Amino acid sequence: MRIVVLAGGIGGARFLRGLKAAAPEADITVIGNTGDDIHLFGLKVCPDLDTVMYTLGGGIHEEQGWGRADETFTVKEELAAYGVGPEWFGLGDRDFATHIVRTQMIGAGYPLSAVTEALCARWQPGVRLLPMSDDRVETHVLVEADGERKAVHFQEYWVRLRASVPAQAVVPVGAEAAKPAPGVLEAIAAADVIVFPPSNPVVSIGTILAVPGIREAIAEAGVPVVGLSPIIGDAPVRGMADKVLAAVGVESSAAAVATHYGSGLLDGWLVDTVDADAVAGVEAAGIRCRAVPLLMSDLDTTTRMAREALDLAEEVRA
Ligand code: FO1
Repeated sequence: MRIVVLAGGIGGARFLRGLKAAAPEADITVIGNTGDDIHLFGLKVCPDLDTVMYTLGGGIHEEQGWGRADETFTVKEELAAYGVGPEWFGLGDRDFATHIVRTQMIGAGYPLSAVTEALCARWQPGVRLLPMSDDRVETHVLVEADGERKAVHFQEYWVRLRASVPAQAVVPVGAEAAKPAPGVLEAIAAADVIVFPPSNPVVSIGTILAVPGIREAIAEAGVPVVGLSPIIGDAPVRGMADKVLAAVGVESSAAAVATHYGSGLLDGWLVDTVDADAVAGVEAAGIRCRAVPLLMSDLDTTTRMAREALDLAEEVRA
């Protein structure tokens, strides 16, 4: 079975561990969000691609869900000693190696997709990890902060500001001119099922869908598209998805996210058991819906919810 998953950061990566366990023979292609990418110290950092690669490759810092395990921060301290910032983004020594290799390869003319393939040769994530695009896309957030209205890079909004101020707009800068990376449209066309994991619907999955051609390819794939709600009981499980959902006028509820994606895209939607009362509304919107436990507290629960998603896809296909 060929499965295509649109993944953002921590939630998507954790879900993928369960999906691999639920469907060990499946051929899984991950289309990774690159709108979170940031250029720091002359290096290109790809948080969502690295989170998938490290999580599935066994190098992730488990509690954080990002960065490497057993990290040290000597380079970061030395940069600070030179007064070279920003200090609010925690890049560890091991992680720096990934960004140095990536930046070096890009400088030598390799596209991000080839670089990602090269990095994954070491980590063996057990899925094919494709960036959504080889073109530069960087999400910026319009905020009213420090007494002025300004656009800040998504990472500054997310990490320095901790999403403490409302996002007035979320703009994936460059998306409109970006092309799907090599293999992305082919993977979608060849898929037997397409999955939207519990990633951030705006800055992760929304950004991937903003690359011209991807949303259309999914809508026209003619195979079941099934999503899992990142919102449980009107609150995001992790991260601050509600802050960016508000920016696009979507209320922070499992049902609202489903209708935000729309029945033109989604065939099935899983909500958590605490949101069982949302099932009827989602079904009324033309999207098959089931309430199952969605809290990814361990590999077992994640594997079960991945299995539920695949079962729902078969129910939809029938
Ligand atoms: N998230 C934080 O909350 N604080 C950090 O200092 C931080 C550093 C960091 C470094 C590399 C990397 O790949 C991710 C990092 N993240 C950090 C997480 C990152 O902001 C998020 O994983 C995604 O951008 C959102 O999914």
